[in-house]
Amino acid sequence: MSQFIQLTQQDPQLVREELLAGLLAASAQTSPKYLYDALGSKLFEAICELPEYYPTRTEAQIFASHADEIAAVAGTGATLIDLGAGNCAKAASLFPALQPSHYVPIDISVQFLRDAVSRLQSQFPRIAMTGIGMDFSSRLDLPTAVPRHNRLFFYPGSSIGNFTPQEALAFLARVHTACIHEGNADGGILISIDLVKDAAILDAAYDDALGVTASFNLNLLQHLNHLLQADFDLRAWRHRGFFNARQSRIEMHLEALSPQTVRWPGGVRRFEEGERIHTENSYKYTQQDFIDLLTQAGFVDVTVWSDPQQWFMVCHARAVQPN
Ligand code: AVJ
Repeated sequence: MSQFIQLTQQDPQLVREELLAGLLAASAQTSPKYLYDALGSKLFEAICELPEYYPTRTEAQIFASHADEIAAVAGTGATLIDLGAGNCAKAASLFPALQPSHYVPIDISVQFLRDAVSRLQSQFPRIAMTGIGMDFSSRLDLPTAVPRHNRLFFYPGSSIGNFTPQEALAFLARVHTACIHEGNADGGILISIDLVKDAAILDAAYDDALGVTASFNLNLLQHLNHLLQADFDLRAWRHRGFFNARQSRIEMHLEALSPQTVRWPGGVRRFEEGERIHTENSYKYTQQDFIDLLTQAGFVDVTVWSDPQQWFMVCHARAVQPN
């Protein structure tokens, strides 16, 4: 019943080149995707349980209290394309309302999707399911097994915050293009965005008292040690997570506690005390700024659902106006 397609494999040589370019840059940096090895994914799940980390439970509340309205606006019977599906739980919570005809979870590794999809398939035997392994951040050309009409792209979790606004616009434009077929566009997008709010709330959400976000960030060094055979000493670094109001983004950094030299086969990088590796940005939007971004990307007819405190929002937008 369900099928699985692995489109792209991570090329270890390219991974190495990308990582070394970032580490050797004057201001060292790494892509946030390297936060998610097996342990990193578990630590992120733990973050979602923290009292300070409001996005996950706020989004769940919005989905739970507005599922029927969301379905009324987004329509039922769509091909639901889940970008970064992971354990598929968020999409599955909307199945009863959205009643998709076809479910297409996409994640970097199709292997990661297999268990979740198999379980879902027995729970929802009438929904066709196609799991796809691809890096959708760089391309969105889907295999022909994915119907072209009535596509509903689902991008929950405010993950779009990892892109700069310019990259987010390019990404949304690619989603818009993926809704177009034979000159028609009948699809749409259902996407979550974290909103600008008091800096103290944002700071706490990304630097929690229990230190789970610190562990999540520091685990990146462990992942780098594995990927590069490097010798980062985790005890020689500390987590930084704070809201940069000027750029409207959370920044996560790892900061060297002492001067040190990190080595890997074929290279070294010296870090001074206090020097940082920039590991993640998480952009926060105002409602209007994000609606403008959707509009610039070609979407119309934007509907917004938010929580009473307006900390988080879920948006639906159509690829074209219904006639
Ligand atoms: C998965 C990118 C949405 O930015 O809130 C959580 C990742 N980083 N705590 C976010 C994250 C630190 C998360 N996203």
